[in-house]
Amino acid sequence: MIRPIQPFAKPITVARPALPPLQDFCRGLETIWERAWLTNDGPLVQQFRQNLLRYLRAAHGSLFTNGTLALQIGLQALGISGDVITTPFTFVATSHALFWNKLRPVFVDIEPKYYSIDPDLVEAAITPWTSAILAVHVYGQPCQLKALERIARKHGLKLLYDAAHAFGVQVDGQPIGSFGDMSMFSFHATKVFHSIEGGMLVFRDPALQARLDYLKNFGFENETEVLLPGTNAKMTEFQALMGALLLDRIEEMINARRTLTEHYRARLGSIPGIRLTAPARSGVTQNYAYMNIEVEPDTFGMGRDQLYEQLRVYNVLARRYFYPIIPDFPCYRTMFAGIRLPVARAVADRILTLPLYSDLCMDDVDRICDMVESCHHRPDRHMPAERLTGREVGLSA
Ligand code: T4K
Repeated sequence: MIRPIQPFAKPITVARPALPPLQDFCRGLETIWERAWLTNDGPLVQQFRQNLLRYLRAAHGSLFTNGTLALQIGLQALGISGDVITTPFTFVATSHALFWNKLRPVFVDIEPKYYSIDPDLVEAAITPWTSAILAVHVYGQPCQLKALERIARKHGLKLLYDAAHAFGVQVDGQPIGSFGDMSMFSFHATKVFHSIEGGMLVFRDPALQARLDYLKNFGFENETEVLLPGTNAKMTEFQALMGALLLDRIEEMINARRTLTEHYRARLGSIPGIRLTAPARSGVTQNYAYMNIEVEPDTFGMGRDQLYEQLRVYNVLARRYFYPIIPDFPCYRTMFAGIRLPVARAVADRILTLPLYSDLCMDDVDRICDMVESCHHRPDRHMPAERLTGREVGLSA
């Protein structure tokens, strides 16, 4: 007999920004007020950049107002043209960044274990028009780095990583940003680490530093000289303040995520029809960015969308990251009509991202797991989602 589970009184969202003690932020604000220097490469941004380079063990890096603009400008600075081989299974910003540079995304399918781009398919998709590979360490799980590096070298292609999810990840002791020609980290409020909004590029070629810095500041060299047709993508002092305070707590935040993730996995791993992402490859130091499950409808007893709806009734706002796949969005659909990406589509139809953030309570994780478990045990679980009401899960009518 399954005991009735009470919905949460307040929504439990998929992500929730980590916040430093308010008095620390206020103290930083006082400094900003005194200086009256708010943006345009201010002292906090400069200090934040140095601290990040040290943490990421990167020689070169540039800060931006968000990850999307960082990626757009990075592609531009590298002089990429023509076709770029990329993944269909990511947040839509990855391919939007290509379109803003008038580049054509060539979507190839992913591998089903860690959901990143399949290197064999990458190599098969190369044509004389291909100039780069834009791969994504989706959910913070590293791509197949060696295979992609080999392919990029062999064919003379630039290799960029959208590492939006991978801040703090390491592979065999090497920081994730040290692979490829360039990596982009997102510091959006919902990420493992954030600066409210924000983004960073780390890169191999030191010559890119000046180019990136011009491009994000209108191309200004001085008051009267503009060297490049740049844009405005500068990080502000307020963003840097938030980021600097959180960088001091990064280990603590990742550790909290690890504990919560391990508990989720221990609880959910034994539920029939719930598939957990494979344990990380050996040598990978994870950041526990997302807590995903795949729902096998026949064994679990209901499909992913039905579970998603049921959790909403319980006030758990899980998300379908990343559904639909990019070429199925209305803005891309006609361009990519008929494209076959069976693995990405199958994963996108089954995946569900559960709430995970560093100050999520363990009791809440238990309760979410109870909710998932109860959906499996329901005698009426084959009912379509719309027929399951709040009353049935214990909500007052
Ligand atoms: N590449 C990849 C692979 C990415 O995943 C992303 C961003 C990018 C590139 C682009 O980087 P940025 O330009 O964003 O730096 C969220 C984030 O907005 C987005 O940054 C992230 N990926 C994506 C995976 O997730 P949404 O549309 O799901 O956000 P939203 O507003 O629905 O927020 C999710 C939940 O978080 C909400 O239910 C409530 C909670 N939340 C959100 C915010 C903003 C809070 O509790 N507080 C907050 O301040 O995209």
